[in-house]
Amino acid sequence: MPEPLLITVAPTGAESAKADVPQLPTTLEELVATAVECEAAGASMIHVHIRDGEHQPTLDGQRLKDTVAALRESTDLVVQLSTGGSVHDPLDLRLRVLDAEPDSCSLTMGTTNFGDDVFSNPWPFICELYQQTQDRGVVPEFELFDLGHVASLERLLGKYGLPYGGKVHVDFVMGVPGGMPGTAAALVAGVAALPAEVTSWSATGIGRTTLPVMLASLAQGGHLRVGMEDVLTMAKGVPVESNRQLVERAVEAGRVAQREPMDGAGARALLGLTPA
Ligand code: KMH
Ligand code: ZN
Repeated sequence: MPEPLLITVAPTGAESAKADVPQLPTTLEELVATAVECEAAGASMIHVHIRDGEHQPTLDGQRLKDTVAALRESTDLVVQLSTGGSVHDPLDLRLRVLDAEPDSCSLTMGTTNFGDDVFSNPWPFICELYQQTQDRGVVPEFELFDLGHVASLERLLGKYGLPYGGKVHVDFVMGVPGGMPGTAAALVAGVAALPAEVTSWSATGIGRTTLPVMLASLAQGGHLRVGMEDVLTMAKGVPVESNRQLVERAVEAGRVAQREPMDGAGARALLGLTPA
């Protein structure tokens, strides 16, 4: 039997403006409503960036705690908070995301050019964040924007051992201007280079690379991340109306590959989390 498909939804991100994309979920109510409908459509994990009252990206501690609580109250999704934040967030605030006690957090394995900006992830920050996840019982998802990040992951695991829960889940974030391209060839190279400790991987392609990366991931037995953090059009000139649409498309593509969406219990087992 083909392995069930983990679908992670990344509904908001830190890059798009509400004024440009009014359908982007930026309030807590919109985020929870999105989470509920994406779970019903087949997602089992949510990668969360939050916004403030002016719809700007924030890492406010109380808002993060309220968000985790609200998502747990309304869904069985694995709640993954972004520790990447926006390119403007300082490293100390990014570490404090763990105070909100999510199930999981993103952990990017290196600095990368990010469009015209720099997404900063110096090695000492990576080590500090990783050790805090181990101490606090948070399961990291290792974000790989480049092939060099794969090598850094091997270095990290060699130095500090396995994550909390014992599983190693990574996500290839491809097609960022400055990172690896969103192509099947790049994904094949990345998967081939993964350290032996990796137990599962997913992939997402930014913008127009979303479909090639989705199809390449399914072809290689990987999992999927989709959402308006990563893409805002269904096709050239056709705006995404909701995150649910993107999850539905991932479910459809998965079914073509004979992969049924994983439920929350399956996702928790895959990631080494205790049952909800
Ligand atoms: N917003 C990007 C600068 C993450 O969530 O950990 C970083 C990002 C990765 O989205
Ligand atoms: Zn993110």
